This record gives sequence, C-alpha cells and structure tokens, in this order.
Amino acid sequence: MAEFQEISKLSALHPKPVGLVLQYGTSGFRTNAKQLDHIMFRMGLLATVRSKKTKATIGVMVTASHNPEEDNGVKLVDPMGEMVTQDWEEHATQLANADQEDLLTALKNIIEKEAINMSQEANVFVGKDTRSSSASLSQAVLDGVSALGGHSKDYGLVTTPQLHYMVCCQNTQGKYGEATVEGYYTKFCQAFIQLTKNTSNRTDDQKHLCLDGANGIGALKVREMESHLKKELQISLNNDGSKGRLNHQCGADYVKVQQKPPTGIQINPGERCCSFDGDADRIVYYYTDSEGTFHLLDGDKMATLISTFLKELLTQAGLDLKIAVVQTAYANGSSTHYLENTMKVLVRCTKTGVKHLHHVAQEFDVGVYFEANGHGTVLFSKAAEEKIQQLAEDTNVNDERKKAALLLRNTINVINQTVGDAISDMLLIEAILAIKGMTIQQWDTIYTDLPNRQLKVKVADRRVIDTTDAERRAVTPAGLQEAIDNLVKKYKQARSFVRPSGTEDVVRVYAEADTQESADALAHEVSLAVYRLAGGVGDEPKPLH
Ligand code: NG1
Ligand code: ZN
Repeated sequence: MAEFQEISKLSALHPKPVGLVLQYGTSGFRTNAKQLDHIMFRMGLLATVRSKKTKATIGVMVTASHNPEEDNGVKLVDPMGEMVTQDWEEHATQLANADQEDLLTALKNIIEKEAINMSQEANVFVGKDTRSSSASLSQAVLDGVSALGGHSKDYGLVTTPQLHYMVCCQNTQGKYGEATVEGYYTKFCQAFIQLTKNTSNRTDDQKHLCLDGANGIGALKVREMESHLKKELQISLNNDGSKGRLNHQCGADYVKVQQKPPTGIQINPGERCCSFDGDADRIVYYYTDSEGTFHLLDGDKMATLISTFLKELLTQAGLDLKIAVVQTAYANGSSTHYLENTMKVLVRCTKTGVKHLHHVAQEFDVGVYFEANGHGTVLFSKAAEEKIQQLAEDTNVNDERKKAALLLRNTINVINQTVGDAISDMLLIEAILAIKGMTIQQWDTIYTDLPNRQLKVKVADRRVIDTTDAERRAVTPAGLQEAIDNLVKKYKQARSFVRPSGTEDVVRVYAEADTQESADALAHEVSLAVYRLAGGVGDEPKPLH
C-alpha cells in the first residue's frame, strides 16, 4: 500500500536511537526531549490508526507537565477527551520500541489485531506546551499523521486540558462547546460569571487572586482569558514565563512537594494564592498567615470544598443523586475522615493515576475526584445532568430548589469534565468561595491535615514491590508489609504505605502521623525496611532530623 511506502520514507527522518526502550507510563512517554523525536512520529502514526478505529478525532499532546524544561513527553487523548485505553497504551509501547527496520511490521500488527479499516478517514488534533523542544516534536507528530494520510489540526500552544476539551467538543459536534480556545474561554468564563453574579457584595480584595503560572503554558492562557472574566476575578500573574525557567522553583508540584511558596512571588499575609503545573492540569492553593506560616490547600482540600458545596446544593434542590469522592492512598487521612464521618459522603480509594480515578468517578451520578497533588475534576452522569437541567427549567418549583438547580447547572458548565484542569478548577474554587463568602483561612479550617512525609528509595528493581488494596498494602517482597505494620503501630494516628512509582525509577514511601516528627520518623523507618527488604541501592536512607 502507498501509505506504507510513505511511512518507510518518512520514518527514516525520525530514526529511533538503537537500544532505547521507553514505556507508555502513567501519563504517556516522558523523558529527555533529545530522545523523543521518533516517539512523536510514531505516536502520530498511532493516533491516526486510533482515529480510524474509533471513527472519531483523537488528540496528541506534547508536554512533560511538571518535569524540568529539558524533558518532554507525549500523551494520547481518546474521543470523549479521556486518556487513551490500557490496551492502546500497550500498542503505544510496542510501536515506540520497535527497531527502525521492524516499524512497519509493528504497525501492521496493531492494524491487524484491531481489525482497522485503513480506508476510514482519520482526524488528529495536536497541541504543545511552551518547552523549546515542543515545536519540532509536535512537527514530528504531524509528520506521523500525514505519513498515514490522516488529517490533522495543529492547535499550537494550548494547555493539556484545553486539548482534551477540543477533542471532546469535536466528537460531540459542538455539544460540549466550540472546539476553539475562544470557545473554551467563553464557556468556562460565562459559567463563572453566572455563578458569581449574585454575590454582589464581593470586595476587590475578595476578587483578587495571586497566581503562579509555573513559567508555562497556563500563564499564557490565563492572560488570553482575562478579558472574558470581566474583572469578576482579578488575577495577578507571577512566573508568567517572561523571566524564569519552566517549573523551576515554582509550579504546583514544587509547592506541594516542598510545602513552601514558589520563588518569584510576593505573598502578603492571608492573601489567596494558587500555582499551576507546567501544562496546567494541576492546581494547588496556599496562603501564609500573620506569623508567616505557610498553609497548603491541596487536592484533598479542593475535593472537600467542592463535594460539600455540591452536596448542599443537591439537598437544597431536592435531588436524590449519588455523590462520591474518589481519592488515592496519598489522600490525607484527615480528609477521608472528615468526608466519611462529618460530611457523610461516600469515599472510594483507587490506584494512583488520574485515569483510575476518572474511571471510578464515572460510576456515580456526581463523582468528585482529586489526587492530593491537585489533579482532579468532577464528573456528572448524563442522567444527573438531565435531572438538573429539567429542574432548572421547571416553572413549578419553589425558589430555593430553583436557585439550587441553577447554581448546579452553572457549576456543571464551569467544570472541564474531560480531565483535571487548573484553569477550570480555579474558576470553580473561586466561585464556591465567592458564593459561600468564605476566606481561604476559613476553607483551610474545615479540617486539619495530619502531618505527613513522602520519601523516595532507590532499589535495583522496583517491580519487586507488588501492591494490593488500591496500593495500600504490599504483597511482595515477603515480610515488607509485616514490617510496615509493626512500625505503624509505634505511632499515633499513623498510616504508611509504599509503592513503585510509575513515572520515576524509585519506590515511593508515604507516612502520616499525629506530629511531623512522628511522620518523619515513620517515613524514615519504612524507607529503611524498603531498602533492606526490597533490594535498596546506594547509601542507606538517613533520618530526616
Ligand atoms: P508516580 O510517579 O506513579 O507516583 C506521579 C504522581 C501521580 C500522577 C503521576 C502522573 C504522586 C505521589 N504521584 O506518579 O499522582 O500525577 O505522577 O503525573 O504525586
Ligand atoms: Zn500536568
């Protein structure tokens, strides 16, 4: 076939370095940008084939999110804007690792296995972040698409969630919104303005938000969006990319892991601040109090605020819809306790990685899902959306129910349901705080986080650790879980677990307890157990204090 000749010719321009093996991991391929040209070309091929298979538009996003500037990566977006399915992740790994001369065979294998009709039209949307390597890498994706005769649309610089949104809009024939960045701003900002329009006593102080754009794409896009907000949200933008380096000592990941404010930002006591990550699919909030103490409001705090708000509205609207919060093992124990025991909200725990959370959230009428690191969103079932819509249009309901239904309808519209989205999450949180007339300090005191610590341990082969129960218990190596159980018993309100990272060559250790000293000590002792029982390499982990 003609298209296969074209692939042979073009793939020679995007050669695979001999011996390089990469895995489609938790969030696609991610490594130093210099190693990715062939991966990009091949993902262009794969997206085209996936488009033929699904008879729908597929997205390809070139980004390495919160990684350093010199890295890059690529992820595939499925028709409804969700992450690509597991079996196609395997196809991606196969295609990525085929030797240059075996590429056609690997591609044909996928086509055969999936029974693809190659005469079907294909359509691929491509987006990229602000990394200097992203321009040529996204061109390699486009080359891959055209090598197989697919149509492509290059959205250029967009956030990851914007690309997910475009794909969903396109495949729902505009029902989700218009597939342009303008359409994105219009949809989400209009909903935000509707939500906040009856909170007229907001002062300029309350409308003010300090934002750390991580020197990335999120900053650019917030600037573009600003006029749509009609001063209802006044953002002072820091780390906008004009000076600093992407994700360097700033951004959501830095703030969450370091538990301190980003550099390049002047924070006044009590001021509400937030940080995006490098592709704007994560967000965390924070403030410093009058004593200069830093307070982080992470994904768990956001999930709590959002689910409380939604539960109250559902009650006021008299709608019997099933709401749940989906978390991972990294969720702070206090948040889970508060949600289950005070809010009486159903909580489900799942494996790390948003695709797992997304999947579980789909089981409910209203599924709020967040990773502690600030990646998350809310999903509404079709039935839930219809019930809310009906009630909002019903002329025979009392004012309270009507008002709640209208708020719920606008809340649905301010949320990007395709994937966690820093911009949309920011608008949602800002709207909730405005409606509730709540300061960030008041939000923070809903519950108090248990002190916690995350550590990394280097081992020869992290796959020796196998886990169960949503990664909360280690099944192998023998004796490890027993050792962890015995260590946990020594501390109050303690919990600890270990799991192999899906994005780094390390084992992650998490511990929480009643005091920071205890959490630190427990994390260290568990790290030692991992080092000794799971083949630690290098120096033994040292105590933190
Ligand atoms: P790993 O490296 O598998 O722990 C990390 C994050 C995940 C997720 C992925 C994808 C933690 C503890 N882990 O995964 O939540 O965001 O990266 O970026 O934050
Ligand atoms: Zn990200």
